[in-house]
Parts: sequence; structure tokens; C-alpha cells
Amino acid sequence: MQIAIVGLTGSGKTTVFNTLTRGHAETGGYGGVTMNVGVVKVPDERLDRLAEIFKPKKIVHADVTYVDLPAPPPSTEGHVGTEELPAEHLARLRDSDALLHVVRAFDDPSHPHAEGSVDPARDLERLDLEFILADLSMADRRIERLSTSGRHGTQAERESNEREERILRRLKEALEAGSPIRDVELEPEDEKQIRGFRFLSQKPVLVLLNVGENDLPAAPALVSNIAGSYRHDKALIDALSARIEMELGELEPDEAAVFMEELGIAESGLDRVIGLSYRLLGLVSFLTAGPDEVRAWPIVDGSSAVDAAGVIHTDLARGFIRAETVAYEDLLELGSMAEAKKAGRLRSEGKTYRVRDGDVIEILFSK
Ligand SMILES: Nc1nc2c(ncn2[C@@H]2O[C@H](COP(=O)(O)OP(=O)(O)OP(=O)(O)O)[C@@H](O)[C@H]2O)c(=O)[nH]1
Ligand SMILES: [Mg+2]
Repeated sequence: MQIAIVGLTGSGKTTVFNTLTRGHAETGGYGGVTMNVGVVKVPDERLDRLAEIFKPKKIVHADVTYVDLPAPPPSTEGHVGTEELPAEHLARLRDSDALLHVVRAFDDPSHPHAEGSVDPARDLERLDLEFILADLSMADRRIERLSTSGRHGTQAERESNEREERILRRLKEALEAGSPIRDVELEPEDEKQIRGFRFLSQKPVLVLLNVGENDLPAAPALVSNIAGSYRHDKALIDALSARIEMELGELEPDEAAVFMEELGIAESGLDRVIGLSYRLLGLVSFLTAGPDEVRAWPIVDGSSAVDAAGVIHTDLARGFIRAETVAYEDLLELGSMAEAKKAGRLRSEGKTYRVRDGDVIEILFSK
């Protein structure tokens, strides 16, 4: 799972990246051009509790890859800024499963905003527009192609092309009206047909308002203000102070706890961001536990037991017999697999069982 950190120049992308990854990439580049890539473990206390029961050799968290990308150059007549990003950056952006859009909401006289004022709603729309223009340009090129050479080929090919063109024309209409593709309702078949384009405005987005260190108490009001006018599908809005989070990340855990109490912060904003990213992607975790490892596995909510088996290994899906399943809470309450079984809480589930968040699963399979 990969999330692209995007935003206008100087919005705090690299600061957010550093705090998420506990990294030290250079910030304050003023239009930096480097890309940073880092892997972050998804915090999950359940793994620690399970480790107390199973005493495994290792604990493996689910992880998310974050990519910190430079801001795209602004589009001008005849130029789509995003398409002018280096190919490697653009590929990373397109390959990402979701966007983390960092928007500047902090005021800092020593770093004046290029536009002369801090206006998160304006900046949010500005970058959205860049991605809408990039998608529009791609859709236009493909429609042009389909309406010429797409008329040839076998009947099946022609029908497929016509269908694709119909979908793209719908998307084009929405994009021209300023709507991101995530707002367009698509049948699963249509969605499948356009998946290959990896449209940017189709990706789920977490908008992160980067507020000043003194503005944290006002952050919830800012979030609801922005949320009120930002009515899009597959979009979440949250706020944090990247500066504070970065400082918190550099402290020992007990010092950080004291600092958080002083600031009146209940939880680390970053844990929340990681959790929200997970939710945004529609992911839940199932767990496996044994003497070797205790592990969390990300899976799309709604997946079946056989899908879960396949996440672990394709052999497990192929030879699937059943999934011995116990809810994490039950296991914790009863203290062991054996006790869970005695109490009738260990269930034998078949292929089509819908896996729930926190299910502790053992897959039985034939080789
Ligand atoms: N006061 C304050 N400054 C911040 C905050 N977050 C970032 N900054 C500063 O703003 C400047 C830009 O931050 P970066 O994280 O480099 O921003 P960026 O979006 O990666 O910038 P580019 O990659 O150059 O587009 C740096 O000098 C940061 O220290 C914040 O929450 N408060
Ligand atoms: Mg940067």
C-alpha cells in the first residue's frame, strides 16, 4: 500500500513525511525537487497484547509506504504542470493507492506564502485543479485516439473501444465542470475498464491541514469549516501541526507524553493520520499469531477467508480447507487458543466467510 504526499510548494509535505517516517529529509527547500520514500509501520496495540500470549520470535506490523513528492509546476496555457514532473515522480504518483494532501494553514512571517496570504481553501482547490487538468489531458488524448483508430479492429474490439469512449466522455464532462473523478459514480465494470489510467483525481484523498503550533485549539473549527465546502466522495479532512509532530517524534516516549499533556493533545496526530489512511483505503487488519510471529495483515474490508489466505500465500488460497477463527477480544479474554476452543469461541469458517477487523486466523490447507 502506497500513499503519495502531495501539496503546493512549502505546505509542509517533507515535514509531514519526516514525522511519519521518523526521517530526516531536508525541509524548507522552497520548491524542493527531490522525492523521498519511506515505509511506516501501522501502529496496532493488539499485536503487543497477542505477543504477551504467544511469546513470538518477532512482531510484524502492517506497513504503508509514503512518498513525498515535489509540488507540480503550475499549469499554463498549453502546459499541464503535473505532466512535466520527472517521469519517475509521475509514475510514483500514479502508482499510489491514495493521496495525502498537505495544505498550508500555518502563518509564519519568516516564510511568507507565495500568494501573499494563508488561505487553505484556495490552496486545496489549486492543487485539486492541477490534478483535474492532468486527468483531463489524459482523457482527451485517449478519446482522440479512440475516435480515430478505435473505429477499426474486430467487432469485440470496436465494442470495447466504444464503451471506453463512452465512459471517458462522461469523465471528461465531470472534469471540465471542475469535479474530480472520485465524485463520478461508476459501475464496477466501468471502473475496471478505466483502472489502467490511474487517474489522479480518482484516488481517495486525506486532506491534512497543517496548522501553526499556536493554532491547535482552533483546528477542529478549521476542519469543519473546510469540510463544509469540500463535499467530495472518498475524501477525509484532518488537521495537525507538522512542526509539533516533528518535535514530538524526536523525544523519548515518556518525554513526549509530558509534552503532549502540556499541549493538551490526547493522541499523536501521526498515529491518527496513519489510522485514517488505512480507513481511507477501506482496509482492515486480520491477525495471525504463533510461536514464530505475531502479525497484522492489511486486507480490503469485505474480503473473504480465501482472500485472506491468498494475502499470506497463494498456496494457502489454492489448497484452502478452512479458517480457524477467533475474535481478538475473545482470545484476549480467554487467554489462549485452547481456552477459546473450549469456550466454543474458536470458529471453523469456510471460503466465503467475511473476514472482520481483528480476527485472529489460522488457515488450514492441503498442499
Ligand atoms: N511555523 C511552522 N512552520 C512550518 C510548519 N510546517 C512546516 N513549516 C516550515 O515550512 C517550510 C516548508 O516546509 P517543508 O516541509 O519543507 O514543505 P514542503 O511542502 O516539503 O516544501 P517543498 O518540498 O519545497 O515544496 C519549512 O521551513 C518548515 O520548517 C508548521 O507547522 N509551522
Ligand atoms: Mg519538500
